[in-house]
Amino acid sequence: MRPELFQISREVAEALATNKPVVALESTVIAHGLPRPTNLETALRLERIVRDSGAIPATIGIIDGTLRVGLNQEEIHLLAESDDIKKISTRDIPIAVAQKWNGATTVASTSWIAHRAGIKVFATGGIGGVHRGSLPDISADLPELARTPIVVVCSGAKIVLDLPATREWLETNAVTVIGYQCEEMPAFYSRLSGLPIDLRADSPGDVARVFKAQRDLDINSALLVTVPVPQDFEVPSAQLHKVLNDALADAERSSVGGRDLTPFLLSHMSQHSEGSTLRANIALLENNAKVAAEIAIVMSDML
Ligand code: PSU
Ligand code: MN
Repeated sequence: MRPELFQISREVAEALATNKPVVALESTVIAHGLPRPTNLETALRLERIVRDSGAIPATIGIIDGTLRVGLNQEEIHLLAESDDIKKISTRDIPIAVAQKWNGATTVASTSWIAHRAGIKVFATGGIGGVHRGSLPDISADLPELARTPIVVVCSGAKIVLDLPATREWLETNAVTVIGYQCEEMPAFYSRLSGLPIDLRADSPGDVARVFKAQRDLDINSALLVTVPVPQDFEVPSAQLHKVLNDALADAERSSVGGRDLTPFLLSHMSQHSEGSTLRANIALLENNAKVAAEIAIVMSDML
């Protein structure tokens, strides 16, 4: 990779060079996953939470065709507030570079960049997965997780997806799923999905030891650490199912698909739930950032 295409902020570069804990954060959730002005506030708060927990945040995105690790506040403002920010998955990275785009990175492309920068832990809200419906629309997040050795802290896959199919996909492709202080895989706005985890972890050390074993074994898939949304912010299941079904039906009626589908569904649900899905989304993002920082701290001592 040509170094000039890849720019790591001084603070993040120094932290990585001295083996300090670093947590990668994605930018699609800022540009396309949350409404303004909550998106900017949340992006800045996630960085603050990582710092207050004792690690260095590295928000990742693409500015003027350069892959950036550790965006500054001005660049985070740009991604949050400009109308011309592309949603960049891994397949779009070369286009964004060639066309000098400003772009927000998904779980797939953030993992791709973070791993190449030397970052071991990444926090997000919910990963993409297998969508519902007859067309096999499978998020590029899944294959990227299968080939990128990084710890991804999330609250499972987004509830809009076919969660059992997503769980099967992870198993088939050897992505280990840890439940963090829980017994089953959480379902984004809900703490429960009925789907199994491979191991329950109760501490950052439990997670770090499994990741260390993966590295010692040269296993190149991600380690998915799933953390339930904090109890007080969980969306009650009756309300959730109604807003979810309405959102799915509206997407079908309006023929929304491809990269627009996930942002459409999330925003539809937030507008029709008096904001309770939005509050849950923010709460789980904040909690995941904290857990990720705690894992990164233990890992920087162990690896
Ligand atoms: N988590 C959230 N909100 C989001 C996303 C994750 O709480 O908006 C984003 C992530 O960037 C993820 C993307 O990679 O949604 C999945 O999009 P798709 O289904 O088009 O692959
Ligand atoms: Mn898709």
